[in-house]
Amino acid sequence: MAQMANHEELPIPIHDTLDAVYGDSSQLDEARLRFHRLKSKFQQVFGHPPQLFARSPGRVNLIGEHIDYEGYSVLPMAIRQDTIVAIRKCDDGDTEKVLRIANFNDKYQICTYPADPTQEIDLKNRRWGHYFICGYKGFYEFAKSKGENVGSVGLDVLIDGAVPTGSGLSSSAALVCASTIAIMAAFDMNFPKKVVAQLTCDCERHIGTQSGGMDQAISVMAKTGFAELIDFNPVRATDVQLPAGGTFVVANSLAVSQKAVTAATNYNNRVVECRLAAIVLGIKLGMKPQEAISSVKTLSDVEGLCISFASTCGATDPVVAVKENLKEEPYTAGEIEEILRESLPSILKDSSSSLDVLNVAKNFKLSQRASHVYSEAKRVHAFKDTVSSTVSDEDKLKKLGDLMNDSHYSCSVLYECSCPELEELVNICRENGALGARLTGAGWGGCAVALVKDSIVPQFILNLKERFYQSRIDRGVINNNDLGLYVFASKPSSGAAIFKF
Ligand code: NG1
Ligand code: MG
Repeated sequence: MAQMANHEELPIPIHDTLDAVYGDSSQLDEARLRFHRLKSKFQQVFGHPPQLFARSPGRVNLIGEHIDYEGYSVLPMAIRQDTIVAIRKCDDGDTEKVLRIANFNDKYQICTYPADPTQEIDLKNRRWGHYFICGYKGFYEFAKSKGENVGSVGLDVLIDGAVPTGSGLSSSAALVCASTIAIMAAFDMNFPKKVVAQLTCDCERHIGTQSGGMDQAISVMAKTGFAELIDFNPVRATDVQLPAGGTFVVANSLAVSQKAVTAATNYNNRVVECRLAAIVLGIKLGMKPQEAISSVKTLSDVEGLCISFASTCGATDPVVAVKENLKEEPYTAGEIEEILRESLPSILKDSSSSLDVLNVAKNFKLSQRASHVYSEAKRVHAFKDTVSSTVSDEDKLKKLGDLMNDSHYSCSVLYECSCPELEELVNICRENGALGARLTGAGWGGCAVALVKDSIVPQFILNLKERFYQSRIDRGVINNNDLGLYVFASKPSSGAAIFKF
């Protein structure tokens, strides 16, 4: 009997009805209306109907924050909210070859780009359409690497995003993935999900963040009813069935994290700090500086050395090696250069976004960042092991909640990626019966995720409304009618799909 292929080996599914994706969520009518409106608007803007649609969801990360780019596994699930891209290839010769990228939401003006896959994205001049261009460039690079000679054509594109932006739910990956898959499908191409997951991660790096790949992986490979343990190098997804009796509630802190704008001080800064921490650890644990500089890219590269060191102290935890070999006071650039015997700009010269980091960084908290990464990586496995253990669901939920609380503490204190609004929200979640609560996604704003017993979910949401959102409604920060966009219970949803009707 033929073995059933692992789902990450399968191509992106192509559907001719909406049921397979939207059918089981009582959202079918809403989805029908949404696609119908998109089709009409496409016709109205471009004068012809779309060729096909692609959709890709946002995600909530349950545990494993800021460790994907260090090579460690993470545990997210897809949310219901997604981005849909309607597309049509215009290769009829007479038309001018341009990419016309419109948005269903009039807030986003139509963006026009030349149909040139080698164009540089103008990162200084930010436009929402750049995210589509990430997919466009990445697709052509990928096709070229596969020996496919894809000529450039014009594209008409209409995008409808339902993932809240700037909220740590990966609206950016939903947009990049849906765009890349739509382009791929417009050229009648399809690839295994794990290939698309890697490709879309490479695509999103064109926007200038040194992304780890979690968001694209879950958006592409998610499966209804499961969270996924995502491993990297190579990308892999393992289904994780969450225990019965618990629900994840996502709540937006309403602090908007402008990731593209703050990359040098926040996200990319941490990527650089981790890289430097890894190299310094490598040297302290016996590598020659030149060897460490050329071969050590991430903390996972020196984990083995850390564990060997820990074992000499009778321990197994790499954090022991961090505590013994990296000082707690922040390092200055000069101190690191002395250990590395090379200048930081010379070490990081291959990445302009890392050089941007050096230009603004005052010092580097190597010990704290490395301690976070190693301990968070362990918590992800503890989470997965708890889920598959034989204790009662009630005990599982309690343990998962504890791990989420520990993760938040580490993000907040060691990684410093929280903010006052997230702290307030996480505390309110805990005071109102959450088994655990933490920031989710990159942080510095955006959402928290709380694990709540099913039986108290409606009351929990009401309490959050009263304690966190009401004052913001009164101040006009948000509209009462929109509350459901900012706080909602979420079930694990399905991944990317293509629709041809
Ligand atoms: P968000 O929250 O979507 O910006 C970012 C990264 C992830 C991961 C998390 C932190 C991108 C596209 N995504 O997510 O890869 O590193 O932060 O865990 O940069
Ligand atoms: Mg993002």
